[in-house]
Amino acid sequence: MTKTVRLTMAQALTHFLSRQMTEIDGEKMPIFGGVWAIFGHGNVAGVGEALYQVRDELPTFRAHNEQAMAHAAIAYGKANFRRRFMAATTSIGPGALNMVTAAALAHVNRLPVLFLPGDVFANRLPDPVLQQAEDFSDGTASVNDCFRPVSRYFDRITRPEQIIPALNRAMQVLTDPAECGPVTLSLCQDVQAEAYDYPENLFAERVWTPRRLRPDRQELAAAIAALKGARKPLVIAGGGVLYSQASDELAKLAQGAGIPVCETQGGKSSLPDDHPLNMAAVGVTGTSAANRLAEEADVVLAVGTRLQDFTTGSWALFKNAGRTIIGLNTQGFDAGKHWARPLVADAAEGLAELSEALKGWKAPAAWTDNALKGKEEWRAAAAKVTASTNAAYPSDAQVIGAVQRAMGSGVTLLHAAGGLPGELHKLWQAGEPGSYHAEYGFSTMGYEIAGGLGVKMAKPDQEVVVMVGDGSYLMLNSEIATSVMLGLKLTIVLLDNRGYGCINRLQMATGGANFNNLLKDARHEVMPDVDFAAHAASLGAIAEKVASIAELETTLAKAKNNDKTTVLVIDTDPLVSTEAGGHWWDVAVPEVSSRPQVNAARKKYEEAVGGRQG
Ligand SMILES: Cc1ncc(C[n+]2csc(CCOP(=O)(O)OP(=O)(O)O)c2C)c(N)n1
Ligand SMILES: [Mg+2]
Repeated sequence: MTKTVRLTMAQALTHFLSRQMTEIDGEKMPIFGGVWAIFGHGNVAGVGEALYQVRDELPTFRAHNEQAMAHAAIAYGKANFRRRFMAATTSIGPGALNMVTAAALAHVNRLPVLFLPGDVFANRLPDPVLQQAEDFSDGTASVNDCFRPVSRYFDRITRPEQIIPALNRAMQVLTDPAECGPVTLSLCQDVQAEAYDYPENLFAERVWTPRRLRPDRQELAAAIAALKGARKPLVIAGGGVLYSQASDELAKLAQGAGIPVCETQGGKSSLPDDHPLNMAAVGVTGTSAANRLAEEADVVLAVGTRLQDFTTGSWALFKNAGRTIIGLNTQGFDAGKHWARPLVADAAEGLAELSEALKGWKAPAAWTDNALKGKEEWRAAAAKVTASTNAAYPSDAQVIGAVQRAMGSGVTLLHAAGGLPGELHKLWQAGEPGSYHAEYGFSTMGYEIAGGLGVKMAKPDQEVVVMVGDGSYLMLNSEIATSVMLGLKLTIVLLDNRGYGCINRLQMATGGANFNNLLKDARHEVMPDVDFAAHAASLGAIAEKVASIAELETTLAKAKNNDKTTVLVIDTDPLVSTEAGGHWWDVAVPEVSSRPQVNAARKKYEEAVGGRQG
């Protein structure tokens, strides 16, 4: 007879989670780095009690905002190259729904995180409970159904034994490189507290290692033939290169065959910025070096990328009519996008096979030399825009230059929304793989500070530098207090351009009037003058406003010795962005308008759309 142990569903859940392991560099460790929790009536008695029981093996962390704690959990998974991850539990209703945006963020970015929102009573006897939405026609609906389209796997636990297969499936999804994404187990409040005789072997220790899929023979042969026939080959490195930890294999292929490499936001730092064949950023926020090659390329090897519009210039970037795209991706959905020839495989495995098959083959020297020259030209252009200045309102690029000079390439830099992603994609000189952490799949304002906290938990010995705009900061800054409480130091550089600078620029570029983006253009009785340094200090951080680029540089250098979260604020110019590099992006302009500026922008838009191939 199977031995059993009588536990509540929530106890079974937490005991199970605490026994899931992974192995990194030969060292066995828990696969869950911990659980973020904000309790309410929907989880305090059930999940809360169960987390307390395992608090030594599976630490619980308290946050100030559910979305923010989910950001921290997700960033932890990303910084660990998806090899380790975290869970996040909330009460029902508003607490649960506060995590939905974060769930979408993880879904878009293919990042592992386990959401454990509380749900209404399965027995429905006390209905309607506090925070329960009542559906007039569907007794099974709850607000947690909002998680369905933004979860890779969703389940509602309405009986205690259902958690057994649900946990099995959850672990499959969280650890499978192709399926990877958020898992939501919606835990009915009464069921959390219900006991069941669980089989003892459910709680046996398990070690999960990522699957490394090797390519199909036919797909591999087709990819090799395409590459061998290439005159102008180019690799686009996406986040999958990092998650597969395939940087060595990528460098080997690039060097062996003389193929230049460019990087998406998710893939930046696949190769160090100073690798001669790394053309760096590609696409809408790309370098001139990368984009010139992308326009001409006849074979594009797209590795571990979702080919989102910022990468493909809304599919107007690749101008070679006879081009072939090879989609090397662990997920078939991505591998075959836009009629690409799929090469379904783990990035490291696929790149290694290609290197082996291409031994002795080289791209035409003129193509490789042209790439190297383009890189030099780009570096000179980038140096110009990032150089120091005395301007009262420096550009984002000039602030980036100061951060780079003060902090070097050995830090982990994080950003997510506003004008910074484009500028950093172009201009930041990344170091080792994973040292550039962009959330640009969903570009969620408010990811930055909480995300930085998650990265710091994953890499406690690293300097984590967060760059954030005033808009993003005001949207979600609460976890500064948590970083202070947990003794996890972040260095936060806040660029205050007094509004939504990048959207204001986009508004102008599409012919719009300056309206409702910068604070000065928004309806107001009093012009806001937010004292960000005082605000950050009130949360416990060391905070200072600096008056110039030079002061930012010296203060940053000093801040390296600070042992707690430091926020440095600098005023910046909302109107300037880097013109060098870049590519058109499809943002639909109104077909009719009483504004001549809109009509002019529409005309240009139609020309650009007409230039899009296939
Ligand atoms: C949650 C969320 N809401 C809205 C947007 C759209 N959006 C993108 S950038 C931006 C403005 C960001 O302002 P700020 O952080 O000050 O950066 P800036 O544009 O000034 O560089 C907005 C509103 C978004 N990305 N995320
Ligand atoms: Mg701003």
